[in-house]
Amino acid sequence: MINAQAQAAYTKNGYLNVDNIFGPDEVHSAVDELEMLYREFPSGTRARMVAYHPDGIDAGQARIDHPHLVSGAVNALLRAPSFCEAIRRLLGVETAQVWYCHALRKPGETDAANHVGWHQDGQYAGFLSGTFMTAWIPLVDIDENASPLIYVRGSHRYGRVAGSGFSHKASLEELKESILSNNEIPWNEEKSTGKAGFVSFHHSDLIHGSAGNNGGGTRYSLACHLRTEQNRLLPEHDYKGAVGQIRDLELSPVVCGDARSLDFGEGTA
Ligand SMILES: O=C(O)CCC(=O)C(=O)O
Repeated sequence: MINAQAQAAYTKNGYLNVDNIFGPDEVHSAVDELEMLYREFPSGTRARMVAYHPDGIDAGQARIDHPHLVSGAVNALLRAPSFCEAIRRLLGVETAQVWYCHALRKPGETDAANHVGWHQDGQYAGFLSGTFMTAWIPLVDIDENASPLIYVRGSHRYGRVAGSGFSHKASLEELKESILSNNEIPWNEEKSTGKAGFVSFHHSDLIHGSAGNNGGGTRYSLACHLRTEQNRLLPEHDYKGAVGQIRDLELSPVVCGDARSLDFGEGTA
């Protein structure tokens, strides 16, 4: 599990992969439910699906925002005691809120536009004080070709960088050049591979992205941004309604500890 050595590795590298947080049945159920949702998305929910490719979900990646609202299996993963325990040990906190989560579906063997550009999760989150952690939860086995998340090891220690972007149209190579022309950062890439059920935790300033999926099978994953009692909410820096979303505990569930220990920026809005 997560001992002092693992905590030190997270601090140094900016990420940590933890095996077997979820069991095979739990992740299979989530895949089954998500696949049905991608094929036929219900109306009347605050979750939403976005297909990135005009020809649909088998031609390019697709995303579901707030998947826990429409999938009981995803909801169960986020509320699993083993997940809470890992967050607590890694960050030394009591309380954690998933302030935004999405599910991503990457079909196998599609064109190269199926990448996620180099970015830092914190670049979008000026409405939180301090830094935070993201849990990347692949729901299938991830080998080198199945579009692992790729981290630039230790890059979180260089703070916020210019020239990156999640949905950027530029290729990973072009984005890397753009980042390096603006910043001096040692560029050591590390791929996050493992058996379904592992969780890859990463720091909000860590540069990361993913290449297209050439693994043959569809790649299913969740990316859940977490905040804790250590983050204040800064309503004056709201971005795309994030502050209202964080105050809504249905959209942004508290999966660990007690919501009363979190700051909701009340009185400062
Ligand atoms: O699943 C991916 O390829 C991207 C996920 C991501 O950027 C994240 O976990 O922060």
